[in-house]
Amino acid sequence: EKPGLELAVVSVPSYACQRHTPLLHHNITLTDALSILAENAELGENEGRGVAFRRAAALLKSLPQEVRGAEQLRGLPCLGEHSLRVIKEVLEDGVSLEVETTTHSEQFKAMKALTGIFGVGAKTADRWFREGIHTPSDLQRSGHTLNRAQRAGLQYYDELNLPVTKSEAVAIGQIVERAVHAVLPGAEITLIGGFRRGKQTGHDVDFLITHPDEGREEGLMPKVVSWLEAQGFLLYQKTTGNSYLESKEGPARPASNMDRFERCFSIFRLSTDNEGREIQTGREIQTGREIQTGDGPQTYSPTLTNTDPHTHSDSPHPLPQTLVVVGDHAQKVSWVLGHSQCSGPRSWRAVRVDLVVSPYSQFAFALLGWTGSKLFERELRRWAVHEKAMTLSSHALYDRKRTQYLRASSEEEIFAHLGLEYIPPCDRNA
Ligand code: TTP
Ligand code: MN
Ligand code: MN
Ligand code: MN
Repeated sequence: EKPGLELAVVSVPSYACQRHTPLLHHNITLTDALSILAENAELGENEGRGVAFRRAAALLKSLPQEVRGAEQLRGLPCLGEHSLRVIKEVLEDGVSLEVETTTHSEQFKAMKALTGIFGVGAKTADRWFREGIHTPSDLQRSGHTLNRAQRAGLQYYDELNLPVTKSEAVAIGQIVERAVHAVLPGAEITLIGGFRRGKQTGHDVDFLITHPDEGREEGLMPKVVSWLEAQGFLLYQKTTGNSYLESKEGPARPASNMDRFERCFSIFRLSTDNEGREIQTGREIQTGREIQTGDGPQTYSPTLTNTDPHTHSDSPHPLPQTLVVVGDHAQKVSWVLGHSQCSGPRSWRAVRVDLVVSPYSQFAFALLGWTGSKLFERELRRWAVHEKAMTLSSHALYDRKRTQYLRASSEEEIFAHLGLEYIPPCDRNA
């Protein structure tokens, strides 16, 4: 008896944006294997190959049960010859030789370590790898001239490679909200990216900012950034103004996948604490309470300490008023922080944060475009072009047959325009 043979006759649509893809699914072993190969292809700048493995993995993520034998895969879309071979190998032997070889290869390990530095892409990492640089430490020793992003990436390497927890995302959200409301009351802030899809951890935290009065949002980002900087919340930021005016194409056709919104790629300084107590960010006020750490109870003296080189007391920062809660990874964080270059453990960590500002009329498109997953987005655009003769971006949807833009004030309306069943964020984890 072969359990679940019915999988073979279930018809599964071929675009990921036609399917529900929950975060937790039934084929982790298979999708982990395919993801390694996808990652390796992407690091080798073989985008097409990467997408093929990602599509195969996404198909498996959407299946209602565990695949136990290759015969169950008959008739399913998205499974190319190479992916099928890997799947069969894993089903039969528990592992795939190609996946094992990849994960153990010096090149893959080095490329992962180097692209794990904020500001370093596959091209740069590959150049360094061929010079014999395999690790962030090698890079540090090499004396290479690094740009500002890469210097920050190297400085906060360990912390930025710790997953950001949901509670840390919430804490960052409170800070962003205070910053935005301080400079533009009535503005709306939405958590986007992986956390909106229900992920419990992420590599960063993403926010979309808008204002119901169209136009009020213009030039907002530099003001928000100044506020955050004055409060000592930013370790690094790079702000890009919007580029609607410079562009000659319509709003649905940005020159690349990069959109033209005002945005800020940043590294936040988030206060942490082992017990999840309320603490102040920016600077901390010590409470004198006993807290339990890995080294046993410690009493915090009730003095105002400033261990942060970025907030020297000669700059008159007003103290923030909101109390911020801490992350679940506190123990791991303190391990990293305790071993970082600064003397002694510190009470904050670095977190990558992306901020995007959209005009209200484009909000639904920006929300859909920035919620991800990346493959889900790619599949939406591919569906739009190939099945509907439409162009979708994070700004607009253009109908090429009717030669007009299709307005939408919600994600539901965009799915409807595209002739797709609405897929909620938690089912976009393709
Ligand atoms: P990411 O933050 O890179 O990915 P994520 O939030 O899905 O995953 P993680 O938990 O690891 O952070 O990107 C979020 C979404 O933003 C993704 O769907 C792609 C989109 N995006 C753009 O539309 N334009 C851009 O320039 C970038 C960087 C991202
Ligand atoms: Mn299920
Ligand atoms: Mn993200
Ligand atoms: Mn991001």
